Parts: sequence; C-alpha cells; structure tokens
Amino acid sequence: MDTQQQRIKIAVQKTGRLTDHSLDLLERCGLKVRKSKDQLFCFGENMPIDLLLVRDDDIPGLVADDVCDLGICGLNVVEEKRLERVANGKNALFKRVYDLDFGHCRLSIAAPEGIKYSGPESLRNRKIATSYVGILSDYLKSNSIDAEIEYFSGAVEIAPKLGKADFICDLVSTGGTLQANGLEEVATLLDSEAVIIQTQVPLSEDKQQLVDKILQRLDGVLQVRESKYIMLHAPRSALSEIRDLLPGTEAPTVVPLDGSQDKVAIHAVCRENVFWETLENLKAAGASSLLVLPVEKMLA
Ligand code: PRT
Ligand code: ZN
Repeated sequence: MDTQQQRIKIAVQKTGRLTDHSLDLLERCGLKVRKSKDQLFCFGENMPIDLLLVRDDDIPGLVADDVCDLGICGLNVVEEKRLERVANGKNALFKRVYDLDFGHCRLSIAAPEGIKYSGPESLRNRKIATSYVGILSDYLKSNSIDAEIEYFSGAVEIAPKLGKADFICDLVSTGGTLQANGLEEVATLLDSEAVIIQTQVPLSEDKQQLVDKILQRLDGVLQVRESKYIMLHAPRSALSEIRDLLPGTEAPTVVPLDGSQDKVAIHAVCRENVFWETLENLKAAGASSLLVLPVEKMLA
C-alpha cells in the first residue's frame, strides 16, 4: 500500500550549493521525481519517496519535528541547529546517518593579515563576527575564553574592514574569499561535508527498510564514482607484476585467450582512478590492448 503515511519525505536544499549534487545522488539511487508547479515539492514517480525543497537552514528543524524523515544538509548547519535547539531547551531529534563526501568546507576563525594569533587565548575579550553563534560559543566555552560574538547573517568577511569585529568565524572552501578580503585562516572549528540526517522518531518497518535500501544504494553510487573497469591482455608470466600495478583491486579475473598458450585476458575493478602513468607502467610490464571503462553501478 502506497498511502501518504508510508511515503518517505526527504528535505533537500531548494537552490544553493548542495542542490544539484543532492538531486543527482538521489537520481543515481534510482529515484525519478516530478516537480510541483511551485517547485517546492518533488513527487517520487517510481518509489514512495518525495522531496521537499527548502532552505538548508530549515532542514534540521523539519527532520527534528518529524515533518521529514530524512534531510540532506551541510554538517555545519546540522551542528549549528543542534546547538541552537539545545540552547532553547528543545530536543535535537535527529541523527546523522550518512556522510555524502561532497560540499566539503570548514568552519574557521580568520584574522586580518599580519595580526598575531597564538591559539584561542588570542580571542579573549575580542569581537568575532559570525553566522555560527552556536558552534563558536561552544568552541569558546570549551576553551574557557570570554569573547564578544557579533551576529552577521551574511558577508561576514567584511566585518573587520568595517571595524565591526577583530576576527571572523565563517565557512572556508578554497580560501579565495578570505584572501580577497585580506584575512588569514588561523583555526578550524569544524570540518564539514553534506550529510544525511534522519528523524529519531522510529519509522515503520516498511519505511525503515526503504531508508536502508537507499543508504545501501548510496554506498554503491559513492563507490563507483572513482571506480573503473580495466581490461587488458598480458603474458601469463607477467601476471603477478601486473596484479601489483592495478590500483585498488582485490582479485582480478584471469581468462585464457582463445588460441594462445601463454597470453591471458585480465579484467579488474579498480576502486581508484586509473591514471595514464598506471597504463604506461602496465604496458611496460607487458600488457597490451588496454581498455578502461567507467563503472555505472556496483552492489557489494
Ligand atoms: O538559501 P539557503 O539558505 O538554502 O542557502 P545558503 O546561502 O545558506 O547556503 P549555500 O548554498 O551557500 O551553502 C550550502 C552549504 O554548502 C553550506 O551550508 C556548506 O555546508 C556548503 N559549502 C561548501 C559552502 C561552501 N563550501 C562555501 N564556500 N557554503 C558556503 N561557502 C561560502 C562561505 O560562506 C564564504 O562566503 O563561500 C565563501 C568561501 O568560499 P571560498 O572558496 O572563497 O573559501
Ligand atoms: Zn542557508
């Protein structure tokens, strides 16, 4: 039975850095969706899974309040909202169930270039601008540092120039924004990536089975990203050298070549990228007819 009750709802960022990747991953897990006219809802056409498209900041709350069963969101937001809920006396009713290995960034303290920074002590009685009041307060508290936190909802990096703060605490990815604003990263508070969170309210057996299936498919999707299928011919005598050269493989398949006494075909899944250097080394070891193919799906 496919009633509303049994459909899984996943909260996904509507428009932003995580949107394309999140939708792409779900599609690779086999989900086909149809967007509603208002673009806020995606109906799962081939699985009982629907998507709610919202601001990333709303995702932990929707999962904690059991409006959505799952949510895809940056760990930075998950952690900030968890601390916010705890500070407001609410339960943080969500659990982190999967790390997605995209949306990597870090929440860091940055100082104007040339300012001496010698650990958290340097922050004592100074002013720090941030949108991450919860994580920053927690960090200062755990280091027994009193400092003033100035809340900025965006453009945190301009706070020191405006004379509004001595330091900032913001997300950093390439470091380009800090550099463009004459700032230096001096401490990392949190390493972040996109994660899946799940409501702590127990799901029905059917729903939990479907969640487990999606997480298992994600394992396959993430594993194949770097994986390649490699095929080559080689003299039997070169087998052990070639096996050692194949990156990230367990047991390659070795089959005799029709009409040849000493040549074999070797097929293997390489769980790492196969670079030109590897192919050149394999050729030098005696391999020929080398083929590298992308792997589309994998189920362990
Ligand atoms: O509208 P909505 O509220 O949904 O979106 P948003 O504007 O709050 O979030 P969005 O789309 O900008 O980011 C979503 C998530 O992407 C974040 O919560 C992080 O988990 C992750 N992420 C990864 C980043 C970055 N990298 C990133 N570089 N989020 C923001 N930035 C910003 C950062 O704030 C700074 O302004 O990029 C700038 C720094 O980048 P670099 O490369 O110059 O260091
Ligand atoms: Zn946001």
